[in-house]
Amino acid sequence: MSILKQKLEQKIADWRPRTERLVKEYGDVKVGEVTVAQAIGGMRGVKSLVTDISYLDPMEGIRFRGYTIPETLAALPKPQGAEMPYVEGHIYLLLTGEIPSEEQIADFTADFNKRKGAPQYVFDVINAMPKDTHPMTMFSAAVLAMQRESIFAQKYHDGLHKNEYWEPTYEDSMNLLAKLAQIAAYIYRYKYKDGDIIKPDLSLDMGGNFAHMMGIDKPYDDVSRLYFILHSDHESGNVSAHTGHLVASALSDVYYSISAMTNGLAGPLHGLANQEVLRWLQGVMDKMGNQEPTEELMKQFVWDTLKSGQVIPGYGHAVLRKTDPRYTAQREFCLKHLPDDPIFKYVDLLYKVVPDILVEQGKAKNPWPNVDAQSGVIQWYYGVREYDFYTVMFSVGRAIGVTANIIWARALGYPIERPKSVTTEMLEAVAGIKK
Ligand code: CMX
Repeated sequence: MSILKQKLEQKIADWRPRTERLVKEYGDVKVGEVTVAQAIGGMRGVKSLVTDISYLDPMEGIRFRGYTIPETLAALPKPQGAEMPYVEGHIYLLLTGEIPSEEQIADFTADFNKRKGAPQYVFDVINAMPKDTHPMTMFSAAVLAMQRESIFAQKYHDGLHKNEYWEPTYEDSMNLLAKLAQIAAYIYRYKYKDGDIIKPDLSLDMGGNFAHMMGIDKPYDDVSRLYFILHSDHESGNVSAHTGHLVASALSDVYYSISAMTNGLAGPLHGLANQEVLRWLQGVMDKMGNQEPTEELMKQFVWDTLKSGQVIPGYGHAVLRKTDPRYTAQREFCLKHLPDDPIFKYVDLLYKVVPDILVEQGKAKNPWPNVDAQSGVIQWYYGVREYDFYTVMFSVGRAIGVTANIIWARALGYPIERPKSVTTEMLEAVAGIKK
């Protein structure tokens, strides 16, 4: 058994009594209450999920297992000569709450590498789809196609004690995570590079191997490491994480759950916003011809978009009330590696003009940029200009956090999810509205 799995087993055994005690002795203690606006308004702010993998503070942003983004990037070990840490180390951190040593990373990577190599039928499924199929559809279908590999589904069918659910879920999760970068890169090369597929290099770490399979030179390996880590987890209530959790709560295996997760991520109000930012910016640039973007012109374009009833992609957030630290981490990367890039200049100008305009418009609760405002420009700079593909990379990262959550939810015996609905008439009655 790998060091990671042994550690996880011990941590689960230690953690279970805490959850059991809370439910048994304190089950009736109130965590919050639900208003009419929350019931109608997408459950915003309702405290009804539990996760220890990450926590999102509205003002501070995400902490992975208690570490802010700068702390995470500084603390995790890095491959030799790399600026960004091993994604494998981040998987270890999210699962255990501990920063792995070099030895622990090496042990985990050896185990992880054995699980790489997606079966040929997955690529056959992708090849069978029309080339103009959206890459997110291809990715979701590829993950779903592998469901037949599920060890959890097989063991459950054979009869599995509830206390052991987490173990085959861990196996499925690692088997799936190990293959996602290859599937993503395959889709990219199949769709946009005439099917000129590059074979994986197992001597490389996950970020390095992804850059290799995409066919892009350094520092794209660091871009990939940063990208997968930043997108991994944002607590449990966002659409992709919640969908993954919800589907898994029915004891559907991780293949079903992660495929569902990607379908949620594919929405333009969620992960697809990163491609929307580039698409929208392209419109701005086309309208401006080759002119340098002026503040005035940019403001005009933002107002035009708002007045036509559309959202400004990459801005606003359901929880955050400050600039997203995932945006800041990517901006710092841009300032270091591509300060003179014309699109980065556009993105930076947007940062200058959009928040004030959103405040003036008075609708968005958070006028600040989110992760998606900045991620596309880096990809564009390094040659990944097919922005339809951006959310696939978001999915590879997000699967890391969602599988960690599913493993722990199984370990702690979280039940099938089933909130209660009410009718409009009932809400009117609660509100005291007389007919
Ligand atoms: N541009 C224009 N209007 C916006 C806006 C934006 N960027 N952000 C919010 N608003 C509007 C909302 O559409 C809503 O309008 P209505 O009252 O007409 O419905 C109003 O402001 C209030 O919304 P909110 O409470 O501030 O935001 P929500 O929690 O409902 O939604 C989000 C959050 C992210 C969907 C929204 O800010 C948005 O649509 N942003 C643009 C898309 C985007 O960048 N999504 C990616 C988020 C990060 C991720 O998940 O990847």
